[in-house]
Amino acid sequence: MSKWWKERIVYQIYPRSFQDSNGDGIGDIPGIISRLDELKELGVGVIWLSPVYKSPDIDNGYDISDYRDINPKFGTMADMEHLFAEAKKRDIKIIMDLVINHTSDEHDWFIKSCDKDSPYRDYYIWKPANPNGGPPNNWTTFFGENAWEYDPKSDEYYLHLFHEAQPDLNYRNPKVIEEIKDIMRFWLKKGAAGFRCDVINLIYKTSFEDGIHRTAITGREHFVSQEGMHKILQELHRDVLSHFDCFTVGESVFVSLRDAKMLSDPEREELDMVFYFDHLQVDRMVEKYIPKKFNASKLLRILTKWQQGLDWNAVYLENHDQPRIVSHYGNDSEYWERSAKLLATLLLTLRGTVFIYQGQEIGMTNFEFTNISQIDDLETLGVDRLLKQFWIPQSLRYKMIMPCSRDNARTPMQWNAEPGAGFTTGEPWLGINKNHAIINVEEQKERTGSIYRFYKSMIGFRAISNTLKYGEFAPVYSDKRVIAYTRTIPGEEQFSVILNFSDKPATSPFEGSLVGKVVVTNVGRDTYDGNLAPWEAVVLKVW
Ligand code: TEU
Ligand code: CA
Repeated sequence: MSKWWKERIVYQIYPRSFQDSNGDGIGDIPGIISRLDELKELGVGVIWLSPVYKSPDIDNGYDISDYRDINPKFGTMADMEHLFAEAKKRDIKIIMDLVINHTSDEHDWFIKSCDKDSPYRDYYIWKPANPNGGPPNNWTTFFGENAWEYDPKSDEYYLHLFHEAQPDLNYRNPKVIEEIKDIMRFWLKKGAAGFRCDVINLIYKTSFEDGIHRTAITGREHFVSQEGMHKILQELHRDVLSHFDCFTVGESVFVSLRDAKMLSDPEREELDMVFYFDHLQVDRMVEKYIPKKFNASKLLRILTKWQQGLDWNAVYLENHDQPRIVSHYGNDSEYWERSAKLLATLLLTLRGTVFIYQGQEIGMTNFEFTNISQIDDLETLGVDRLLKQFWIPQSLRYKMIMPCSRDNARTPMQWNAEPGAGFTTGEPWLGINKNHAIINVEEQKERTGSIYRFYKSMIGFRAISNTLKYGEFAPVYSDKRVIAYTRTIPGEEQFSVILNFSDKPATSPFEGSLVGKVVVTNVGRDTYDGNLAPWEAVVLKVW
């Protein structure tokens, strides 16, 4: 069934790095408003706004201390209302980041909850020490430490799957669920068109037994994609979401296809789509800090599994937690421009709602961090500490963590070649990539053949093509470097997409659905004969 949220392009804004309006070095809401025309011009139909709520910013806003207030760094509630109104004028919808697995430890609920006799005690997960002493169980956090924090005052521990300043809410308490419903209604009534739901498949903890020991996130079998979570999501849908014209995308970690299917099955009425991570881990071991060789066949296998396995996908290659895709699966030096266009071709020819992360449309690259002091990301700092405990020398540590640091995606947006990159007139909160002198929006908007222009034209092509939006996906060919797939509306139209993920020339078979008229090219070719240049992307109209 067609829906507006299946057809619009979603653009993720990481507010602190998007546009500063007052020279304090931090992006803000008035800054976003000043760039709305720019987003409209690119073809954006929905903005996903990373958290702008009141927060002590231990995890850059993913630790919320008041869900109904705005972080003063970003502006005021009046600014936020102005943003909704200005976006609406341009027919751009906004989805909010719903971070409800945990709050900040400065949230009023948590402060009250530290009192053992408070009615708020049960809003969080408090447990006495293990009978043998120490924390209640062996679970570990996403940032590498034990997941329990001791509170001497009440002589109990509270659970935090992320930082200790992010205590987990207790979803066995119906009052917590009612609070969340109220918060959702508050934002939907203000004009939000839905939510991106942070680590939503972790909210329900089935038991508190020790987990099977792992190098990371021990205990996960007790809290990933539990039956209790499905029930809660159905309740939120029934009582809140179904009353508004909105959509939800749930970030789901360690999610299996089966669980993702349940989460996004329209019949079950939980979420509309989910973010999963498999397709971004082709060149990573289970622990993302250990690299392995990229293999295009494996990428196509994973894409096929999810494209065919789910009714509707959330399609993305970047977000604020991932390295820049051109530095990850592309080539950010010699073939920077061409490989960024190949990745744009991939993104915009898959079936699902397309998400673009700020800066991706100009091929922003990873930052060359040379020292841990340049890093703000909690996760990177945590992993560095952990690796140090294993006596791993600094040079090797940096080699492991820097290419994956979440800060690669968090450096300020590169608007122009000026010293502050058009992002700020002040001192930016996080280093600006030196390459903004070359890689920036202003330069690429003006230049025919730029990555920005390529994104814009692919977005335009997709907007008028039912086949790209809704056509079936089928794999056609792959080897270590090349993948090819088709998008088809039976009896109507078929496209095939052929991509060479390598610095070397390559070939694809030249028969069947791999023969057709060239409709998209990143090398300026008129006809296709089975030979691909390095990092070439071509879309053929087969019939
Ligand atoms: O991310 C969840 C999560 O698993 C990341 O912490 C993880 O580091 C990432 O997938 C890369 O491996 C969400 C938010 O997107 C993230 O920014 C928050 O830090 C986290 O939840 C806690 O709210
Ligand atoms: Ca500012």
